[in-house]
Amino acid sequence: MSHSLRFLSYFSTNPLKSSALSRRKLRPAAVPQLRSELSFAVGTHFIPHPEKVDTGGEDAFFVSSHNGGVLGIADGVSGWAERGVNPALFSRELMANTSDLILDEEVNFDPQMLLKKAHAATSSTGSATVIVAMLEKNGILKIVNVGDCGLRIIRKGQVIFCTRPQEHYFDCPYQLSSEKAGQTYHDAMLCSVKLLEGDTIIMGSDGLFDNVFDHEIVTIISDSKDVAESAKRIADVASTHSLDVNFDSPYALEARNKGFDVPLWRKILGRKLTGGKPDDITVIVGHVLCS
Ligand SMILES: [Mn+2]
Repeated sequence: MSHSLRFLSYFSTNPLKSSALSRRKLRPAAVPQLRSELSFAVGTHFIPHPEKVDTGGEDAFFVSSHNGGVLGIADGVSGWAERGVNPALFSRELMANTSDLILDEEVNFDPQMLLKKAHAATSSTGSATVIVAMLEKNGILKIVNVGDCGLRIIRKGQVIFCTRPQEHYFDCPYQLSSEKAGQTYHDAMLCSVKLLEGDTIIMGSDGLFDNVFDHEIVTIISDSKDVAESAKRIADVASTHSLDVNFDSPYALEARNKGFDVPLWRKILGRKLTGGKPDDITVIVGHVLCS
């Protein structure tokens, strides 16, 4: 209200000046152009599967400060180990290629094109789920997602956006692969969301979202002093839940929804399928800053 009153008084004090002068005074050039630019402050934390500590696990991720920020996570599909293939090779090479191609002219800050070119450039045998998010300085966040990595946007303590996992059937996500049978950039879920200063995004591999509920993430973020602390605390909670056989995790809930459960005789004894899911856990937290 005070703003519009000031605006009116500006005109009322200049009624006798020539219109040419008034126009000059009102031209945008007379007012400093404050075009704000948005970018991320980023914190990351990775905890490998307890049995994969020595090899560093099979998740891979990168953070780039290009434009407003580019974030990527790939989760190597562990089934390849049964065929004597190290599942980490494909996810790591895919993320290295994605990071290298961000400035590619043909990519032109389009995440789907980025994924297409990164996948084509990847020569390792294997497959991976993958998510990439690119922030333009105007606040537009572009997301490309294949499989069950995920992203949430938190605004004023509420989750206002979340990705949905893509899967063929329970525990078999869409994946980019070295084999023809896999998915391609055509199968990716694409979306763009306008971010505001103060928003927080959280990205993770399924090891995060299978073990931590959104309300827990919101609480940790609001209780943490910065993004580094948020990322570490969220990963620690995911790790604790993943090893807790009594925790009724998002993974256990989903399993029961899909018809998996304990045998009938145990159900009669009041038991149900519970527990977290041990896995590699990658957490990236991005807080939107204005400059
Ligand atoms: Mn995983």
